[in-house]
Amino acid sequence: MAKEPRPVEALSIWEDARAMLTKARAEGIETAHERLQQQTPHCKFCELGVSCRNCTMGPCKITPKAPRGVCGADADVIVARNFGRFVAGGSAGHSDHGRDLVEVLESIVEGSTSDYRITDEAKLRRIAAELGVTVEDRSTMDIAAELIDIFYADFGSRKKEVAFLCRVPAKRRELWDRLGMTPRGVDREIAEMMHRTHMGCDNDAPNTLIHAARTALADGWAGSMIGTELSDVIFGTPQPSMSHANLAAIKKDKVNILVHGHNPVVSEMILAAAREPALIAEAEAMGAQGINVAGLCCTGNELLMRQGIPMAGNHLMTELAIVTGAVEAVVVDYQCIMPSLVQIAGCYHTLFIDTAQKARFTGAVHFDIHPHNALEQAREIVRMAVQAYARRDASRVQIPGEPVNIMTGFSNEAVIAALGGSLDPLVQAIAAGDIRGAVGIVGCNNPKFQQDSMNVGLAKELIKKDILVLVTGCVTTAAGKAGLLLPEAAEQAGPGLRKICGALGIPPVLHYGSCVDNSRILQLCAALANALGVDISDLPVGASSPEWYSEKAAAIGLYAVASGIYTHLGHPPHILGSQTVTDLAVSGLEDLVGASFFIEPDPVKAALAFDLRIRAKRKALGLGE
Ligand code: SF4
Ligand code: MSK
Repeated sequence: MAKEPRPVEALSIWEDARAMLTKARAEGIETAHERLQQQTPHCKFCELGVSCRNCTMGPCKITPKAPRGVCGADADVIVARNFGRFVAGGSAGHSDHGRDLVEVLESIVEGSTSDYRITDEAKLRRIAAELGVTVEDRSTMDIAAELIDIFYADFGSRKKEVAFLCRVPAKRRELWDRLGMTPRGVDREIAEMMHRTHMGCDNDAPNTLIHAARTALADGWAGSMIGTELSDVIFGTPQPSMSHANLAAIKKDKVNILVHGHNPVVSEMILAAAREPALIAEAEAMGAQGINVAGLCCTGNELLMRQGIPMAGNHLMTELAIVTGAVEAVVVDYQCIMPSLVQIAGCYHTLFIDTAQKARFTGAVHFDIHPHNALEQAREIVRMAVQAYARRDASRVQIPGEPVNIMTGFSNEAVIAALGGSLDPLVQAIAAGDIRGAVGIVGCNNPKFQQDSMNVGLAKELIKKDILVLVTGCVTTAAGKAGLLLPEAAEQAGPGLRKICGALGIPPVLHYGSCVDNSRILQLCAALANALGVDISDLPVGASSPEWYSEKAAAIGLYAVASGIYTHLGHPPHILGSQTVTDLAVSGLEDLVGASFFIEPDPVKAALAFDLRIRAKRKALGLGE
């Protein structure tokens, strides 16, 4: 029997989402929420992580009556192996994204593209010098060529450690060395994770988890960090600017193109084409008032940070954005793109366009985009979107609400500039207790939660306690829609944070970028620890992914913990079937790496846990609570 649909109020805290869920239901369009109901109850063995399909003697599942798989693996081994592969998947996603930026830089250096260029030469030289490359009396292209070799080598297996470990405090590096956690190469750690979890290899759960941490660290301190740094070099380092967010970012009178996925390589070209006068004139000839490019998920974050495009929504808004009936094209690269978007686009005049060989969707229009043809292909895509405008059915258009303003663009470089050229004022504000600590809230939506209730609830609770919040990924749009990315939101902060935000004219919740840009937060923590002469685990900081869903989020959480950052998850990964693995995640890691996970579905209680942690860390540093 079909289940009663849940009331839209229970599904999301947002009016724009509720309005579109109601419209979708009226139009017979299914969303992730209905499919979650169809999939519930989930398989308990999979939920607990105790099912194994790693060989054809199985599949096996662990029960009290059958405590070992055919090969003899017990629940601990199976859960650790499954989690290790989960983390490897997430690390592969971010890191392959990073590699794509290296390839674009290589095309620039080789001269095989004129669509991309080095926008921030100073940053390229700064990174190169940091990694030991001679920069004096050398051309930018020469330096870039050497940097490319260093980064490609970071993906390989011939190094003792990845290059950006030079940013990590000495104490942490020694710890990783001692534990066998030092990441040597991105592809190497991922391949080794797959090897270890083959039948008959690593059959010691804690040992498997140490390698899972090493794999995640390769993501955070290499794959993702390379992605962030080279995106800044190629497209510009973000600086504070204003934009807006929610479904009202879609404009009734314009040709609307939504960019979705993660990598700025394609979406930057779509935006560049959409800004060309000839294509704008074509749109006007169709009767539109111009072309509007708005963002979804992380590629949206990338363009928001650097180009100020508005954000139409986060993960659970991607289907609903199409339901407005006013979207001419959704242009995607990869990651977090629900295959359902193809079907929903098919219910309207909306074109669904995929652009990467590694992320193709049955039923999509495919464009094969490479550095040498990117802008030309982007022009063709924008032209198709303009033509689709003529097919829009005005009677089905409904764009809810008014956009909310947001302030964006807080790269570390921008923060240091705002602080007058060094981190010292931030260190002083922390020492004085005006800013008691900082928490990065990152990650996704998951239909198992009322959309953004945790993301927003936790941010509000933390700023009240004078804890600065940094957001990336899908939490950006959540915080933006809640008005927290505006300097005025400082009124909701505690007195110390309010004072500092007022003096600097910044919001109490800073937009730090996309999912790969969590590497900016790692870099900031490392710089603060180095400035204080302590380890990252000594800092009054934390991380949280309240509504996470993806393998990538698990990798982020694990590299945060392994870097020494106390990390909150709104719900557990599929590990609860092993007491050993669960104990290690929520307490044992504390002894090993000075931080652990904690699981808490209530944002008020999660904020209290962070508050306690920050009090303890401040006390240990000899600061007031
Ligand atoms: Fe079963 Fe072991 Fe094969 Fe997994 S590896 S499916 S537990 S026999
Ligand atoms: S897009 S990984 S839903 S944050 Fe980075 Fe959002 Fe999570 Fe994808």
